Amino acid sequence: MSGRILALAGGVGGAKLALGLSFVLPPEALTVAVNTADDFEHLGFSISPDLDTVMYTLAGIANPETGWGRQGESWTVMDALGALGGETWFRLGDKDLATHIERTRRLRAGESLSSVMRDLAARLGVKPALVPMSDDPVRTMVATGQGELAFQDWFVRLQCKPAVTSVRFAGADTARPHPALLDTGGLRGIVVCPSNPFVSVAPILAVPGVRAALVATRAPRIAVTPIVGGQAIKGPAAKMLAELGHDVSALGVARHYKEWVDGFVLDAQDAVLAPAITALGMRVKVADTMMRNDADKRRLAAEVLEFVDELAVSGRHS
Ligand code: FO1
Repeated sequence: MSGRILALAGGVGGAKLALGLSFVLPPEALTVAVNTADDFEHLGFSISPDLDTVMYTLAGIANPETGWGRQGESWTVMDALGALGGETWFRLGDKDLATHIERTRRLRAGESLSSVMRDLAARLGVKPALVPMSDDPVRTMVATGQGELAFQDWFVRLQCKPAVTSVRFAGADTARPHPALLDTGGLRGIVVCPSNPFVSVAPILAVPGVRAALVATRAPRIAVTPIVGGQAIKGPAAKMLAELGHDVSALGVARHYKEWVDGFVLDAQDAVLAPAITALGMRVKVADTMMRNDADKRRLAAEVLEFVDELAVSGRHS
């Protein structure tokens, strides 16, 4: 099958499947569109956590323990900053700081985020297209029992502890989407990576025009579950499902996507949920979705592509 795959990704889980897809597709056949609503300004720098996570992962230089930041990192600046009484709750390693310094300099000089990231990614050896969902600032704001919090305040500083009552994406109304998100006509397929549906995938869909383009395309749209056995593989997705009143399961995620996603990749541990997801009008593929190593990433990516092509041939609906 020819054509391009458009993958929608957030941070660590999204980056893993994006890497798998990069193993099985030629670089020109893969575009990874990344959430930028986790971005923030911190210590005077423009930080783009999800873009950097995907960039470092595709470059093979991500920190394998955390999933974010760079491998072989040192913390000299953070340690010195802490000794001066500075803010260290958001850990910026020395090598990672170089990315923030250079991105911030170029953004201040007037360059767009997509242009900066295209160049940084190329310099680190990333071959597939890596694009921000928008060049305009969009910021996730989390409403909690402790009031409304900026995303990284909630996620990192407060370790996702305050219960979430709602989420909004400040700036989304006027943000312009990256053209790759609108150019869905000739796609081979769209893959929603196993990222948080509420704070990684939802912001991408909130950029004007994106949801409509994803709804209108004839290309098969596949989502890979971020929930296995009722738990998030990483991060607060399960906690958010519960707090926002959804079923804490892959079925809860499938219900959330059912308006526009054609196929759902369900983990083998949750195979019992397959009939309920099929009843939503989606096709289901049961697979081992845990990506413990590169072989797992490659295998899952190949299965996802097989599913995309199956849906293209047999029709998208069950
Ligand atoms: N996540 C943490 O839990 N603690 C950190 O100190 C932290 C620092 C950090 C620095 C750079 C970067 O690109 C990401 C970083 N992250 C950190 C991860 C990140 O904030 C979240 O994983 C994402 O925003 C959620 O996808």
